[in-house]
Amino acid sequence: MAELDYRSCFGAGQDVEVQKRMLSVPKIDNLDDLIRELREAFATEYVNIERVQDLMSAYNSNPRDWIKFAKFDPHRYTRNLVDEGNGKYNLMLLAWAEGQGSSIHDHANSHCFMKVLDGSLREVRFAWPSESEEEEEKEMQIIGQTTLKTNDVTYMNDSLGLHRVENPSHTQTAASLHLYSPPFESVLLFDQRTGHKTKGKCTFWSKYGVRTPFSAISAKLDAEDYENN
Ligand code: 2CO
Ligand code: FE2
Repeated sequence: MAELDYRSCFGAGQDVEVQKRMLSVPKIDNLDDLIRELREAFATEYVNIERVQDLMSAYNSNPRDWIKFAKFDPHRYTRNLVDEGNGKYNLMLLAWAEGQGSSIHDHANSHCFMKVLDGSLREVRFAWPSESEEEEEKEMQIIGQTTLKTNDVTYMNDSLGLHRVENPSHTQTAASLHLYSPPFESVLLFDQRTGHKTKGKCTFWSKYGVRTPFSAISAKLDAEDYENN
């Protein structure tokens, strides 16, 4: 059991016992437990970032729980929907084949939580290009870099910048669990060398373990499509 900690206003105004129950981190034995706890954590309007991070950290990744969502594509990383979180968020598994990575992107004003389930992922953060930098076609500025290993959890949002995520390994695949609240369907994609941005549509390779029909074809037809970019 993690230490109790009255870090944020979650449960403020409740009596101490109720606050403790809300803030103590429950035992999470499998992905279903985590899905259930996350739904509870998002029952109110207020998103307690630390609470969500604590819950995701409390789950010890076991491939048995998530292998059915881990669909790999040789050409790009895949986004696989796990839970729609009562409309409040999307929980998804991203499957990264060897060396695959995302474009530099924003998160459409949403909270972004990410937990590595298998392998490791490198996250490189960039500053938002200013209008003049975009006009001058300046190289985007790196503001941080981390390598996350299995079971590590991180948090991101637009006020922290932009990022690219990639599987740095050329011999091992990686998988990660992402929660975005509120859910979004498009993001901004950035060119590292110029700072130029374009809009990209986010799609799912599979939903609840079942291949999403026709998305591979629609990705080719839709110039704006960001499918698994
Ligand atoms: N945001 C990217 C996506 O949803 C993955 S990088 O982690 O946030 O495809
Ligand atoms: Fe991201």
